[in-house]
Amino acid sequence: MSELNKIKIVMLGDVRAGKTSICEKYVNAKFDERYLATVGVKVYKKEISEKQTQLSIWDIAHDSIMNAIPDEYLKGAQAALIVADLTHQPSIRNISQHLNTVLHINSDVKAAIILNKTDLQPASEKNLIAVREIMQFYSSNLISDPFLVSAKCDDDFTDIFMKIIESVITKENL
Ligand SMILES: Nc1nc2c(ncn2[C@@H]2O[C@H](COP(=O)(O)OP(=O)(O)OP(=O)(O)O)[C@@H](O)[C@H]2O)c(=O)[nH]1
Ligand SMILES: [Mg+2]
Repeated sequence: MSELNKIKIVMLGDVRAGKTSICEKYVNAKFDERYLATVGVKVYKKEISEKQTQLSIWDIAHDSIMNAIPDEYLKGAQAALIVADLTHQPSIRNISQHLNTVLHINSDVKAAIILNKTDLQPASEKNLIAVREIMQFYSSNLISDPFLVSAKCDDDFTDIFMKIIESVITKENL
C-alpha cells in the first residue's frame, strides 16, 4: 500500500468566528448552537482516500494576543484557513493579522479565507471591499476567492478542503 500524504491545515480566526463549528461539520457532520470556547488546540484527523491524504486540521483557539499562539501549533502547516464572522466586522479586519501569524512561521503557506454565518448575515459590499483589499495584498498565498459559508446550514465543506489539498499537492509535486 502506498504511503499517505500528510497535510497539516491550521484554522485561525477571531473568537467565535466558527472555526470549531466548521471542523465539526466537516469531520463529524455535527453542529452545536452552544458556544464552547476551544482551549489551546484540538486536532481533527480525516482521511481523504481519493487523494491518498491524511489531513490533520489544527483548530486553534483564538488568542487576543496573536503572538501568544505557540509556534508548535503553526509549525509544519502547509495550509491555513482563516475564518471570519460576517456578523462581526472586526473579525474581517483581523483576517490580515491571522494571515501574518501563520506567514511568520511559513511564508509560503497556502491559505484561503472563509466568511462564515451567511445564515445570519449576507456579505455586505463594505465587507467584500475589505476582503478584496486583503486578497490583493496576500495574493501569492491565497489559493481562491473567499468561501461564503454557514457552518450551521451548509452540509458540505468538501469543496474547500479539496481545493486546499490540491494546492498543497500541486506545489509539492513541482
Ligand atoms: N447561526 C450560526 N451560528 C454559528 C455559525 N457558525 C458558528 N456558529 C455559532 O457561533 C458560536 C461560535 O462558534 P465556534 O465554532 O465555537 O467558534 P470558534 O471560532 O471555534 O471560537 P473559539 O474556539 O473561541 O476561537 C457557536 O455558538 C456556534 O454555534 C453559523 O454559520 N451560523
Ligand atoms: Mg473553537
